[in-house]
Amino acid sequence: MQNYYQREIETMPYDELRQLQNERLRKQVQHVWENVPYYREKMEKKGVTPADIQSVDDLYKLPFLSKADLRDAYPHGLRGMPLNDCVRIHSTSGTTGKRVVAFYTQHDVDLWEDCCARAIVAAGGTEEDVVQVAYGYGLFTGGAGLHGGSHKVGCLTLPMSSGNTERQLQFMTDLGATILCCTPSYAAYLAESIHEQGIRDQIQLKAGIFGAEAWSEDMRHDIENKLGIKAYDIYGLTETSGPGVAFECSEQTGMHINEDHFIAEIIDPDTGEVLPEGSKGELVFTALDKEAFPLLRYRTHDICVLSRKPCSCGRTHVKMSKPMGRSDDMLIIRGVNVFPSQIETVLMQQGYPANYQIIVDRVNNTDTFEVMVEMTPEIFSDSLAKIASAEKALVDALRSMLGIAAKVKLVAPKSITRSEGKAVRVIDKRKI
Ligand code: DLL
Repeated sequence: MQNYYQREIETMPYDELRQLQNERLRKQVQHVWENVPYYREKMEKKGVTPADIQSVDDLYKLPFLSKADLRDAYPHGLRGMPLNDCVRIHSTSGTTGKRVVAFYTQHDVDLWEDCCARAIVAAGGTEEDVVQVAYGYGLFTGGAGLHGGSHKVGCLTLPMSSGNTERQLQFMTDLGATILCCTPSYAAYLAESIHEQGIRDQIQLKAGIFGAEAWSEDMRHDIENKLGIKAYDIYGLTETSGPGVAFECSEQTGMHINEDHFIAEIIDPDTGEVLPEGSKGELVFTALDKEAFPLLRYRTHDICVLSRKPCSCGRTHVKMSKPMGRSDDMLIIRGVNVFPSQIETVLMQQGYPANYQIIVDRVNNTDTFEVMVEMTPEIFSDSLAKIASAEKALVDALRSMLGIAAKVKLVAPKSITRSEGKAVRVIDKRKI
């Protein structure tokens, strides 16, 4: 079995890594130029040819690719390989407009699964482990990605997909799952169910690999305590293959980006200007060796910070912070920028579970802003006066975090629909 802690690559000195990236970048730009007319046209419009891109330092000369481009080019316009050479597609959930369809050759699937295998190894996975994959299977990349990675590491893989919580718990206990892979909101739901059924002593989990949506440090600690595990973050997007673009190591202070396959840049989301290391801005990815869907300078809309501080795990690949929200799902309420993650932080700090929904509307030209929060069973059983005072404390804490007032509605435990995949946190009626 190959060792998926790919030491020679994951701990490569910076200069060597840059060398590798430069070589791969030149090849990739040539590949796109020759095989993706849509992007070639964008390059031509900017007056750039492959000869202009000799190294990572020249990256800024290339045009950005955006979600709008992907929709324009739907479904085949960005495909870089003949259909005969493609073996798979995946797709985003596409709640508005056209979905994004990403193509994969066998080579693409292999390198994606390698990335996921690295994530599993970084979370302590070995061939001794039993990996329960409770991300959705199908067009969503979560199930297939972690499934492939788990196979590569040689773990026993439980391909559960999401949902059917009773069956999840039965297999988790009967087959002794040691690593759980799912969205953090589903992990929280599973933890809640395990607690209610009093079966914590029957589970053997040691780690969780949770991603696909934003989750706070407080939520991490809550899940870790409830399940008695270490909870690792994993990041990725359909456009860049899926999960595994970046993953956490034992230090749990950001996610190492697989830099032999992806170049990350941080840009100012308004001007497109590349920002220096340590700045907060929008993450942009260039995939270095993807064949069938070879994105150059793809704008993710995820806001985060990159850091090259040495990591105690020995990996040298740059680390990205947890995304601090998406530039496109940031809410502007009464002129103030509000990220759902800020609200989650306040709730967790005040001892509430991460079961909440934000409802924004516009009445008489003024934005209304309501946060529906589930009470814990303890608060629920308190007197009405105590519930009212808990509500007021939350209103105050939210105002001091966000700078604007929200109406808080405390609701009974379990009254907000649980998510088995990505949680729906925001209902913005202004857009309906
Ligand atoms: O969510 C891929 C994935 C599956 C990642 C399983 C991790 C685990 P999409 O459905 O295309 O792909 O959504 C991508 O989800 O741009 C982020 O906004 C968000 N996202 C993904 N991982 C994280 C994370 C998958 N760890 C979009 N933290 C991205 C916060 C995340 N947001």
